[in-house]
Amino acid sequence: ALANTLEIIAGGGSINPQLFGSQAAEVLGGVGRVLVLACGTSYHAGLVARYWLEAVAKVPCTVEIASEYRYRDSVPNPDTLVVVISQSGETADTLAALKHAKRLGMTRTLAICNVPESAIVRETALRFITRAGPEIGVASTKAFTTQLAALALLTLSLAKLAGRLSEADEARYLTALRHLPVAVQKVLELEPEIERWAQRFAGKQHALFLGRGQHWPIAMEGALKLKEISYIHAEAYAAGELKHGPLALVDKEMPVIAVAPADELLEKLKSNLQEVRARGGELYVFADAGSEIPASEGVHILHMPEHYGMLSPVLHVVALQLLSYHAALVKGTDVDKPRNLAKSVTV
Ligand code: F1P
Repeated sequence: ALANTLEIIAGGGSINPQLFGSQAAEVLGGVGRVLVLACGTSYHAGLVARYWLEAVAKVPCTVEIASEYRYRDSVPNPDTLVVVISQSGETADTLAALKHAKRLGMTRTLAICNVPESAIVRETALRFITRAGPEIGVASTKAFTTQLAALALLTLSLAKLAGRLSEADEARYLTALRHLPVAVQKVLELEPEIERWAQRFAGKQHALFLGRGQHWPIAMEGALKLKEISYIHAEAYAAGELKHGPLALVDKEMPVIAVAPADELLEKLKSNLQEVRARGGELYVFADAGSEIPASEGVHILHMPEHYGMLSPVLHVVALQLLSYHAALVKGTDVDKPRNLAKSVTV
């Protein structure tokens, strides 16, 4: 799916904002801020992209849960680019939020969507069709990774239009993006080990996910996937929040899943992990290649095949998706059709 999405940059040697449509230069040029509106997994993609948009394109970004956005008196700003993210393109709340933003006068609009002829796509000035192929299950998985790829391309396009992307950085990001499907393939090879971890979730009712920085939303997505398909109650926290409440939940019955890439936040995260261990919590750590986090009793470590910088969330989420998948198989739930959920929430 990722290879399909990224085919659009396979041949070209540069980032071309026209990836988003013929009016891209008009709509994206001079954007002063970004407002992302989305639900569920698509909302988490927006939360990751906020880190990219602010760090690379230097554009302030707000990410709103679409089902709540229209109930606030938000202050409109005409230089805002409204980005709606939706796998199906039919999610009623996302569509309503988009229409609300347009009524407020925000006309620069972009849909990141998997379905070309969908209601949301028809409402926006620009669109990026992720071409992930049909999602077989209810829970979004490949939709999420392809949304992230699209959002990385958006970040680079905005940076380029604003003159904030050097040629060297552009070449570096393009290389990383093109190599992404291969990198994900290597994560899939970790499946046997992840499956072994999942066996240990058989009798579990609760789990805690921790992350920091751009991997905090990845922890959120990991928790959502586990809830959706295995019915294990899962919560995600920014690791620094542990001592502000959730630490009270940690005992030897609580599996704690940590997203621990080798970035500048790793040392802080490690001290959070010690706080968990000191309370007997069993740790499942998704570390990066080369990370020095020693395995010990109650501390399980899995190393991602390579450290992937800005795009590392794409690799880490695939590992978490596999964990949920295997936990669901162990629990005997229907991974494709979880109870009470619909693929597309149109009412
Ligand atoms: C949003 C969403 C999905 C979730 C489920 C229910 O859908 O929350 O993330 O997996 O299918 O709807 P969409 O707007 O991305 O189609």
